[in-house]
Amino acid sequence: MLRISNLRVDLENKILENERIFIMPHLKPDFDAIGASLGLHLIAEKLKRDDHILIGTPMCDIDDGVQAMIEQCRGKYPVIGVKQYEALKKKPANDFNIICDANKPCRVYEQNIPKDRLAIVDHHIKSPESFESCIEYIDPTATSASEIVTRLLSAYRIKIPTDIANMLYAGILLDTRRIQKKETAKMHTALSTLVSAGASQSDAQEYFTEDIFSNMKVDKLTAAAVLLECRMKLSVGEEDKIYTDTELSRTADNLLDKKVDGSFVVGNLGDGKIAVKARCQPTLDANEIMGDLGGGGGQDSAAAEIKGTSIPEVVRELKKAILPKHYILKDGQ
Ligand SMILES: [Mn+2]
Repeated sequence: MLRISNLRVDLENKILENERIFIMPHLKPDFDAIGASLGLHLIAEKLKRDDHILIGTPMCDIDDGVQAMIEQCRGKYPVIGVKQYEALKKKPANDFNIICDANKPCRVYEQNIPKDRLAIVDHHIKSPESFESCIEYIDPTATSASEIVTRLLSAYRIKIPTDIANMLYAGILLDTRRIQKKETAKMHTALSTLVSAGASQSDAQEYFTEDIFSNMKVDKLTAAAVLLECRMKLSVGEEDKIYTDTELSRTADNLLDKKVDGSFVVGNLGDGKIAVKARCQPTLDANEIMGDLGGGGGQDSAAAEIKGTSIPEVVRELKKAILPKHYILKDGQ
């Protein structure tokens, strides 16, 4: 059984055995990956080890809200980019690596990490491609990596600075779709720890504030949704209007409610690319539906990106893919 107290002891031993700690959030990091990485930094700091949080994606390819969070950390917390990482790696040292909020090589910058120099702290389901590591704490019942790391910080009795507490809070809000998608007792315990450290829901929500024009686009696209005959909602962006990935995802999030099994959004990303976002209740497999369009993801959330076609054509293909075969039948049905 996974135990935070075991993780605490194992991690402490490995960190103390080594000189340099690299904390690796996944590529294109989100609030959960960054919040959890900062929490892990507090542990390396307490154990007096030199540590670095590697951002493996260029800043221009990271969402605005996450960029703002990273900028806020610069100079205060040890955030580094790929260039600095490669320079540091030229000076050999005993390194230990902690991957957080991911468990597969394709999700992180550094692909080759020896098993005995790697710990994984994650809440995504393990797959055959997952890394092999000497410490593995993968708990798909946890809402987020931030929840796991907050519990770990409590186990260490580390005082969490208020800014990091708010980033961890934002991580939990993101992965639970602001506590609308998932809610557990352990999550509430973690939130309580963060509130004790001075965080609040309203301060954490600040990280989500997108600019007013973006909000208006999302509101308009949400309002344009139609109800399909098969308990699904679909919203299609205008052909000549360009949307960001985040705007389309937020619209799909908005559209999913208890009255429907799935929500779908189609929009133009520019550069000849059209995106489809899917969100599904547990009765339907978003990954399978997006798979028919050449994309993928998880059961509850998936996406596809199609090049060199038109919006009406993508909508036609999507309607073909939304078939009863993708319904998940419960035992005995
Ligand atoms: Mn996460």
